[in-house]
Amino acid sequence: MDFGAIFPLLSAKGSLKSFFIMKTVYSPKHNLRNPKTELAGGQLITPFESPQRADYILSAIQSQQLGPIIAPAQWPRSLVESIHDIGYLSFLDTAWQRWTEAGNAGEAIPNIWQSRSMPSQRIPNHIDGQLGYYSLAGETSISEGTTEAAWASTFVALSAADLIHQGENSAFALCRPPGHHASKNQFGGYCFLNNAAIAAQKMLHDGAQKIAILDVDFHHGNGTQDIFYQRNDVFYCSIHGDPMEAFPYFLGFSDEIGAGLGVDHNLNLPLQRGATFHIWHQALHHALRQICRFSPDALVISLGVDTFENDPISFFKLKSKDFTQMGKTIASMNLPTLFIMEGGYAVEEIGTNTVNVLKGFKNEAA
Ligand code: SP5
Ligand code: ZN
Repeated sequence: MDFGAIFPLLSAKGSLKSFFIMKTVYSPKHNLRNPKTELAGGQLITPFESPQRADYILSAIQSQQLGPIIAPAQWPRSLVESIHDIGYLSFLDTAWQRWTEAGNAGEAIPNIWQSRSMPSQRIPNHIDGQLGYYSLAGETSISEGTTEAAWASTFVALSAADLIHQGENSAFALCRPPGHHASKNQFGGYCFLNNAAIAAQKMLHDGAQKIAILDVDFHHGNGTQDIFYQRNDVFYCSIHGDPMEAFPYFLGFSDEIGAGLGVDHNLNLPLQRGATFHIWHQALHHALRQICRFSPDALVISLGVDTFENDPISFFKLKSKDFTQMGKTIASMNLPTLFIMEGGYAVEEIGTNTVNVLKGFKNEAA
C-alpha cells in the first residue's frame, strides 16, 4: 500500500514532522546555575538571569505543544576548544574551588581589570587577578555549579545543531545560561560559553560552507561578533540597543563591519530607546536581505526576548504578538534554522514570547 498516495504530507520529503513540529533540546542541569548575587545599582541583588526563566519557557513549550522535548548528548571538549581558549576553559573548571579556598564567603565577582593605563601581557596567578583577566563585565557572579551548567547549556546547543545535521528543518536549544556575550576567553553579561558560536562551528565541521548568525537579543552579542570578526564563513548580524546607551557599551556600533577576510561579514543595526516593532521589523528586513546576499547553508538565531516592552533591563517596546511575526519573517528565509536561547528577563511572559517566535516560524516554514 502506498500511503503516500493517500497521505501525501506523510511521505513528502521533509515529512510531516518538519512542517508542524519543532524539537526542543533541554537539560535540567541549568538549575546548577543558581547564583544568589548580581552586582547592580551598587547592591547585590537576586540575579535577573534566574532558573525560573527556563522553567517558564519549558512549560510554555509543553502547554502550547510545540513538539517533543529531548535531552542533550555529551559532546567532545574539542568542539568547545575550537571557539574558547584552553586557558579560559581551565579557569572555568577551577574558578569556584579556588575562590572558596582563598577564603571568600560570597560568590566570585571580579573587581579589577587590566585597563588602558595597565597594558600588561601577563595572566595573573591569583584568583582575584584571573577573575578580572577572564571577565568583561562585573555583574555576573560565578557560583558553585556554574561551570557544569554552562557546559550542559553548550551540550544543549550542540545537540540541537545535530538535529539540523540529521535533517530537521529547525530546532530549539533551550540554553541556560546564555552565551552571546562570552568571548573566546571572557565571561560576562550572564554568559560563560558561547553556545551560538560553538553550534555554528559544529555546523561548519559537519559540512556547511557558510553559516549566518542573526542575533535578535536586545543586547549586542559582543562575544559572537569578536569570535567571527575576521572570518568570512560566518556572517554575524545583530539588532540591538544602541551601545552608547546599553550594555555591553563597548561593542556593537554600525561601523564595525569585520576585518581582514571578515570585512563585510559583520552587520550591526543599533536602535534607539523606545524602538517599536515597526522600527525593529524594518531592521529585521534589512538584516535578512544582507543574509540572503551571503547565501548561507543555515541560520543560527541568537534568540533573546528581552526586546519585550516589559523587560526589566531593556528599552525596546515589542509586544507579545510581535514575537509571532518575528518568527514568521525569519521563516521566509527558507533556511534550516537553529534557535539558541539567549536573554529575556520578564519571567512571567518569557515563555509566551519565546514560543510565539517558534510557533510563528514553524506555522510559516515551508
Ligand atoms: C544574555 C543577556 O541578555 N545578557 C544581558 C546582560 C546585561 N547585564 C547588565 C544588566 C544591567 C542591569 N541594570 C539594572 C537596571 C534596572 N532598571
Ligand atoms: Zn540580552
